[in-house]
Amino acid sequence: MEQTFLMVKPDGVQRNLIGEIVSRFEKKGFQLKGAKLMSIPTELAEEHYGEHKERPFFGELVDFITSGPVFAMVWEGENVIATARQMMGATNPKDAVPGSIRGDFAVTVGKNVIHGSDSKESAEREIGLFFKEEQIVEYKKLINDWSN
Ligand code: RTP
Ligand code: MG
Repeated sequence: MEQTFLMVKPDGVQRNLIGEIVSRFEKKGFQLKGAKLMSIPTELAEEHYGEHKERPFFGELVDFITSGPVFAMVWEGENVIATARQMMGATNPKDAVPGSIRGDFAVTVGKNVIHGSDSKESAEREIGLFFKEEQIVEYKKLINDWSN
């Protein structure tokens, strides 16, 4: 089953949006497999956002993501990678439709509340960067088999 890496960014944690964001993915029907509140060391931030190393905003991006705790999560479900990206909305909140997380809760591209893996390869890489195998929990949903 497909898994993705999602993370409430420091702005989302400070603005008390963890519960709201977790709730949206729970209600959608995805399964939470791992989660932790953590501060990101600079080296991990640079590795996580390595694809943007040459971009002019890289320094700001690393400074921001290390500026306070984040809430890192692994979610599982059918097409969860692409669906989570849709639920997050466009990178720049000015283009994110209402109803999406960034559309509802963000204004500027630098503080857009949530990160989500953009492909199967990124998801595997990012889950591996942030979670040890034993921090991902295998369990069966005992009630509520209706969404999948
Ligand atoms: P993320 O990786 O954080 O989930 O965001 P994303 O895939 O939607 O967007 P991506 O292109 O990967 O960019 C990563 C983050 O860099 C910041 N950014 N700033 N100033 C700028 O023009 C600019 N462009 C991107 C955003 O915070 C974006 O989420
Ligand atoms: Mg990205």
